[in-house]
Amino acid sequence: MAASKTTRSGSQTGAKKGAKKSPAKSAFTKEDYLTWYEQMLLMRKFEEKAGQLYGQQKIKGFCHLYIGQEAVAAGSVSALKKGDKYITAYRDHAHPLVLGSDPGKVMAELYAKETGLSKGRGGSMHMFDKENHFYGGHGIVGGQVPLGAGIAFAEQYKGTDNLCITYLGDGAARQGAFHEALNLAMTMKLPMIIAIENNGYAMGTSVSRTSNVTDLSQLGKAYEMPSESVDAMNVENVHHAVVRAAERARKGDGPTLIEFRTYRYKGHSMSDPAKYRTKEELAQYKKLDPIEQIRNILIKKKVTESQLNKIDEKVKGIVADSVKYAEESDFPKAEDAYEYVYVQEDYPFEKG
Ligand SMILES: Cc1ncc(C[n+]2csc(CCOP(=O)(O)OP(=O)(O)O)c2C)c(N)n1
Ligand SMILES: [Mg+2]
Repeated sequence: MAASKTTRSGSQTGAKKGAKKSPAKSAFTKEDYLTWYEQMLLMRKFEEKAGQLYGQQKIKGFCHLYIGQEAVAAGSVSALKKGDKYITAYRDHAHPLVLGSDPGKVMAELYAKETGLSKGRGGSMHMFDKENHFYGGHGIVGGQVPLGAGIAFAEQYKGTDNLCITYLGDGAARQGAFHEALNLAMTMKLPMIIAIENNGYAMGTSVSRTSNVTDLSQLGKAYEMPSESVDAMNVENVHHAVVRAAERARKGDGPTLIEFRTYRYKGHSMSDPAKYRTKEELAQYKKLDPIEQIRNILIKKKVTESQLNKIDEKVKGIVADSVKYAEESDFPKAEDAYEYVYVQEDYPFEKG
């Protein structure tokens, strides 16, 4: 069936309708905005470069870009504390970058090099960085949601005050595993934030084509889970919503579902020309660009163009260094193909 152009506005007009905005008075300092600006710019520039390198076949396999959604990762990391855990799906290059993973290792993973974040065994969809509390990178749509509940349970069991934020897409919210995990998380009051990154589409299928329920915050209601929708083109809104959810989780009140209304500028993956949406729809979201919003705030706060350009140059340098590192790294050796498959060293099937 040829894809017809179904804009997401059939279900919800833009990111803003029905979604909470931040309080009128900003509680953030110039430094907070500068941090967000640099983080989001790094995610954007890193992935623009990854897209180019994919075109040159330096990066192979699947590659799903996060461009447009940066405020979700930046705003949630700023709202959480060290020790909190993160897990997401395959659109997973940006989260480790903002969590502090070495950009060189993220790029090397895209190149499938031994020095990559997952030692070159995972590639684009399977970033993993235990040190920075990033638990992947998962290719099975919705599969990470029960895993996120399990991570949250481990924290509850050990009696820590850490939580697990579990990101998923609007398409994943239609999976059975998502609903089972929500039920369990709410029944057990797990310290969990269920973060739906509603970018309007699951591959080429708009939200309104997958269910009658297009306000995804409603999905929590079936489990009496506190839930809200947030305009997530704006990093401040994301931050505030995650702070509210984190307070609840740390008090022992259990999980919160947040629908982050966002948008991906690129196709589903590198092989998607995105013909199922209109140019006008894309242009409308680009006007709300999360990085531009923060750049404008910084200019109002008297940060000069030359200061901002310095940040741009710094980020470009980090991205260039990451490519050099990936280029100069070696591929894993063929004889090491069975390395890192099992944790248990004497596992009987380890050597095939
Ligand atoms: C269980 C399962 N079914 C189908 C697929 C194929 N698939 C990969 S991505 C995707 C769309 C998911 O969309 P969404 O959850 O909205 O995430 P987004 O790509 O928008 O970030 C599908 C159907 C899969 N990987 N796993
Ligand atoms: Mg989606």
